[in-house]
Amino acid sequence: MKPGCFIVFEGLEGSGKSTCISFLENMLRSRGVEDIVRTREPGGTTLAEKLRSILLDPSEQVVPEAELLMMYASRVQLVQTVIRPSLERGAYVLGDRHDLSSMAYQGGGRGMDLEVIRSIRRAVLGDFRPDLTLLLDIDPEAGLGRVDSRGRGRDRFELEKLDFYRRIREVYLAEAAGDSSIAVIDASAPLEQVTGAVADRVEEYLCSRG
Ligand code: Z5A
Repeated sequence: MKPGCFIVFEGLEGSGKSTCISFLENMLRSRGVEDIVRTREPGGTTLAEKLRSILLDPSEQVVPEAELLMMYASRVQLVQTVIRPSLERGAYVLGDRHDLSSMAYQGGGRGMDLEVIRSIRRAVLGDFRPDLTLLLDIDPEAGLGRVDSRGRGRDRFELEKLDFYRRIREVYLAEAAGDSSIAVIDASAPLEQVTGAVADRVEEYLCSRG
C-alpha cells in the first residue's frame, strides 16, 4: 500500500487554518480520496484534549517550560496513537498545527532556546516530520481582528500582546526560509486566492511524489 501523507497548516490565530483544512479536505474528497484524518494540536486524543483545555485556560498560570513539555506530551501521544497508524494504512492526515508551532510560540513568543526545543523534538519524535507544511502568513493585528469578529472571547494565548505575535511570525518565517518543505502563503489575501494557493502547493507536492 502507498504510504499516506501528512500535510500541516501553520500560522497565527485567525490566519485561516481551519478554513483551509476544510477546503483541502473537500478538494481531496472530490478527487475520490476517502481516507482523510484531521488532527489539531494541542489535542486530537483524549489525553491531549485534556492538556489542551489546561493550556488554553486563561485562568491557568503555566510557566514556559511546562507549556513546552505539555505541547510535546500532547504531540507525541497524537503522533504515536493517531498520525503514524493513519499514515501506515495510507491515509491523508491534515494537521491543524504541529511541531513548527512550538518553535514559533515557545521559541519566538516565549523566548525559549530553539536548540532546546529541537532536542526535545528529536528525543520524543525522532525524525518524524510533516511531508508538507503550509504556513499561512498574516500580520498579527489582521489575524486577531478576525478572531475577535467571531465574538467567542480570547483564550490564554490570544490575550498576549502584539509583540508576542510579531516574534512568533519572525520565527515562522525564518524557519520557512531554511526548509523547502514549508511553503509560505499570503493569508491576508481574499479567501479564494488563499485556497487557490493551497490547492497549487498541494498539487505540486502530490505531483512530486508521483
Ligand atoms: N500552541 C503553542 O503555543 N505551541 C504549540 O506547539 C501548539 C499550539 C501546537 C492553539 O490554538 C493555541 O496553542 C494557539 C497556539 C498554541 N494559540 N492560540 N490561540 P488553535 O490552533 O486551536 O487556535 P488558533 O490558531 O487560534 O485557530 P483559530 O483562531 O481557529 O484560527 P484559524 O483556524 O487559523 O482561522 P479560521 O478559524 O479558519 O479563520 C478565522 C476567521 O477568519 C473565520 O471567521 C474565517 O471565516 C475568516 N477567514 C479565514 N480566511 C480568511 C480570508 N482569507 N479572508 C477573510 N476572512 C478569512
